[in-house]
Amino acid sequence: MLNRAGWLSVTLALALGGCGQQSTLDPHSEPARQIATLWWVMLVVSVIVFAGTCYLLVLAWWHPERTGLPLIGDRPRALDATVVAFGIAVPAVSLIALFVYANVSVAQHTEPPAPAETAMTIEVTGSQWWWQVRYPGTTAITANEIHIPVKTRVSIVTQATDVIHSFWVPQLNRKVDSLPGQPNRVEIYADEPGRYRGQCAEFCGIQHAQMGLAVYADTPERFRAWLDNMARPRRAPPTPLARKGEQVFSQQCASCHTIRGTTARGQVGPDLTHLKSRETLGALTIPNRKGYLAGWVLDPQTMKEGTKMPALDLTGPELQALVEYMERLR
Ligand code: HEC
Ligand SMILES: [Cu+2]
Repeated sequence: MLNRAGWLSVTLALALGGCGQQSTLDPHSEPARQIATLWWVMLVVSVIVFAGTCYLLVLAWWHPERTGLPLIGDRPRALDATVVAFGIAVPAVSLIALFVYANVSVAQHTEPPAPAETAMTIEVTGSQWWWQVRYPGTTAITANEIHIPVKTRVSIVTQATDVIHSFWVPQLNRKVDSLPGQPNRVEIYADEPGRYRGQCAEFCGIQHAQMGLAVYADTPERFRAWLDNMARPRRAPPTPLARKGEQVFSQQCASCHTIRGTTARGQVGPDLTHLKSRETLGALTIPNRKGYLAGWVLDPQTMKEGTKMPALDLTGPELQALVEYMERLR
């Protein structure tokens, strides 16, 4: 049995589960606000309908011979009228009204933007189970962590390489499918600097739940500096151990990963040129710290079962050199 502290933490977890980073009810853009408002309107209407249904049900148990409704009364045939009113008229009117309201209030604000309408475009490609992020017009490529300038309309153009994924950052806008060979657009905008968590929203295999992403809304200056750094090739490894690490990398890892400025040009996994500029590894699965990085390289399957990166047979010194090298990819 749970003790008092146990119950308290369960209650807190339930209470806080809906809040925080990834909630549609904490919108940070106009489209997300429209969606949140629509959700509240739907909730209120549903609560009224649900309460009315419960009332009629209880009434039918207690007084099967009476409708108990003021307008319809207890005349003969009153039950037929009740069925017509609450079985046909009320549902038809409320559903049509909600349908019209939903289309008028939300659809126009969540439409895909025309390319010229937004200040910049970012290409986001989903693969099992991570996101590649490109900034057209620059050489910047990164993974899972998308930086945007704050208070700027940004077009996301999303596709997939394998199965259907879905790009979703609930605080910034609706979901949009990421399909193989069929680019889809959605606008994102953040009214405040911050980190907005997103998630693949289309079941796509064993690690679907660990296919997270994050949008960082930076001040324009910070964003510029970040993008300039991302566009550069890697800095040359500064120590002998790191140089050894680069060699190991080009032998063991280059078939799948790119590090711009080196011979590693693989396209299977994330671009690692500025690996240490990310906060997380494995699509937000683990923090990007030395110990986790070493653990990931040694045995990614333990950290993210089924991930498309195999465990490679590395010796202790090779791993050490690799980690020394990768820790400097800033
Ligand atoms: C067969 C292809 C393949 C090989 C070989 C491979 N990787 Fe990976 N790697 C991947 C894939 C795919 C991912 C994305 C995994 C995910 O998030 O599900 C990945 C992810 C990573 C990440 C996390 C990156 C991030 O931003 O989340 C690191 C670090 C990494 N690999 C390092 C290495 C190193 C070092 C080697 C060589 C020892 C290596 N990889 C060999 C396919 C490969
Ligand atoms: Cu997915």
